[in-house]
Amino acid sequence: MPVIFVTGATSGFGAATARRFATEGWKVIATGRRADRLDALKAEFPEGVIHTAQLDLTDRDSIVAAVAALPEDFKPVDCLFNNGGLALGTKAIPDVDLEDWDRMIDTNIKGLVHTTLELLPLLEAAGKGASIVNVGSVAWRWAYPGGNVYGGTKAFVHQFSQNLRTDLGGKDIRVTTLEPGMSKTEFTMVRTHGDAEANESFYDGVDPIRPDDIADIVWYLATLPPHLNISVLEVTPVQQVAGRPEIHRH
Ligand code: NDP
Ligand code: 8X3
Repeated sequence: MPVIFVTGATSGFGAATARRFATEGWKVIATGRRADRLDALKAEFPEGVIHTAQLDLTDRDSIVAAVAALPEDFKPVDCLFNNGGLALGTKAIPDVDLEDWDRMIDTNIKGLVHTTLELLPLLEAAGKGASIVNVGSVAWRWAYPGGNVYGGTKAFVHQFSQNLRTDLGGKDIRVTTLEPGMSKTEFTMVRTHGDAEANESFYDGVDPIRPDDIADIVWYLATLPPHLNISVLEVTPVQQVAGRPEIHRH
């Protein structure tokens, strides 16, 4: 059975993708910080379908330890879903919190590159058809007030994915940056540090992307014919479009 390694499997895109692949007959390595959520996910499926590993993307040692402890029957790894991440803060520069900035960089950038490097030998062992799906965001391409470091981290994900694909040339490992727009997950609750009202008003009147939509897209990417690579895939709700550049008149 093929195996997928999912970061951020305790919520949103990652949880939906873990469930989708497990339902389709894949084995799933589900990771995240919240052990209770990982346990609950594992209990939804028959024994042997889901392996859980508690790890913190900001702590390289925990990533290394989780990969080193993978059971033999969860190797090699056919797909890496580099999804765990977050935005923190909605305010424009300079009204920002440096701790939020550091944590976004540590999670979205360092966590993603450390996970990628640890998983590469297992992906290579899977052979032709293996794939990496890195979660970027429209926030890298569409600047908006308050997007500052979050958008910057996703610009990194975009460019790192392109460079990774170049470096892996000839190894038959696919690399895709999946760049979603507005999606209703726990993302905005996290971004606003738990402001439920701001969370509700952000999605008011919009039919956003749902976690299951992303799971469908990851499934599509991972099961494409092995000779194909989709490099970048941007997806938004039909109601979300990029506007023209703002003009600040004096
Ligand atoms: P959620 O908040 O619902 O899920 C985020 C996941 O990331 C959780 O499972 C969380 O697990 C995990 N995570 C966060 N920090 C860490 C950490 N330090 N170590 C390990 N895991 C961590 O949000 P989404 O599902 O929306 O977010 C998933 C990805 O999608 C993110 O990279 C986000 O930037 C991106 N994205 C989201 C969009 C949206 O509008 N929702 C749009 C575009 C991109 P735990 O807390 O248990 O550790
Ligand atoms: C999240 C998408 O548009 O809220 O990455 O920045 S957006």
